[in-house]
Amino acid sequence: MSDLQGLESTITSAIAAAEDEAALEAVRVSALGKKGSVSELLKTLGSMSPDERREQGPLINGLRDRVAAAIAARKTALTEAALTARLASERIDVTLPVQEGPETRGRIHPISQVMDELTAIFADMGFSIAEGPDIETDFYNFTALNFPEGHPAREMHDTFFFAPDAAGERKVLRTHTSPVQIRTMLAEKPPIRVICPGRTYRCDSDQTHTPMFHQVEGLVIDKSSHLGHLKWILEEFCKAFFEVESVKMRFRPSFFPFTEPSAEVDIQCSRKGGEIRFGEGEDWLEILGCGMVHPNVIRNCGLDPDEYQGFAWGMGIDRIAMLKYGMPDLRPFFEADVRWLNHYGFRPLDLPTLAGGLSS
Ligand code: 2NL
Repeated sequence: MSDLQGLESTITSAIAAAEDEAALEAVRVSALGKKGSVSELLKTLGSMSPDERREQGPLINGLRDRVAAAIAARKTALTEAALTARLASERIDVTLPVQEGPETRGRIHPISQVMDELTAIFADMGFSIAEGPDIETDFYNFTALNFPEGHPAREMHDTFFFAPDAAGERKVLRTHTSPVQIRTMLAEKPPIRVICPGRTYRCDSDQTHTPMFHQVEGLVIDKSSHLGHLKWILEEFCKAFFEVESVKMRFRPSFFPFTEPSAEVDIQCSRKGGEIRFGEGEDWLEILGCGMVHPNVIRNCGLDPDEYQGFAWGMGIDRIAMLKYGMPDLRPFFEADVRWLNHYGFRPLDLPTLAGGLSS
């Protein structure tokens, strides 16, 4: 056996004996590396006579090519063997609890959830959504809404006023979302069908009142909308929101400066077993105020009350959220306690849909 054949069989055995990639790499370096046995042989070609080189060249180059091919083949075989071994040894333990990522750990605040639900219900009835500034002028918050000069809501102890500006104007933190509807009436031509959800502010703080709270108001203005339409809309809303087939409603005469006539609305409920349920029972619970928009308000928005009429209503979002989801206290809504949010909050994918029901 020639030296070359001896070397080849030594290397080939070493390749076959390599049990892993590291061992194979060591064989490759010892044969084809810079100072490897095959590389050293290749270097000898340079000092050979032309005849010798013609004879030895193909032999040494052939050896190098076969060694390289054998190493590549062994590498593929080792990789496949390693994968097969991993597949055989690794099993997924499906009984382990799923690790929650940040996107599933987060919770939607009940106020946001209820706002989404309200929006879905009224959007389905053809209402659009309008928003406006929290800091309002006296005109949008009071004057346009037919509040008389000495009305108690215009007093410091009921409403948050800013210090007068250079022009002597006292801005206010809006006490209701009605200014957004005033802005809508001033900006758009009837027919108007809009709901305005948002933050509102009053100087009030106890177990059932927080200085900042949330309201949603609705407004319809056209030439012929009347109390019958209002009653239907509110009934459809209550059925959809509280997810009941039917609910009795009671309209009690009331007073607001911006509506005439005005009513407070109660819905049928049962309070048996310390639990409140809607659409059944003999009890009543007040949930909103409403009325036909006062002609002065229509006039204040540049519309002719002999041509246009409509109705409006308003309710507290925090309050209906507490009622629907059984939360006993209002204050934790705004305390940013993650334990409370974990308990009462909603998962990011709990989107309200009208097709599947809001709670499904
Ligand atoms: C309540 C009562 C109400 C309105 C809000 C309104 C808005 C305009 C014109 C006329 Cl622009 N009315 N909004 C009407 C009646 C009642 O809210 O108890 N809210 C918590």
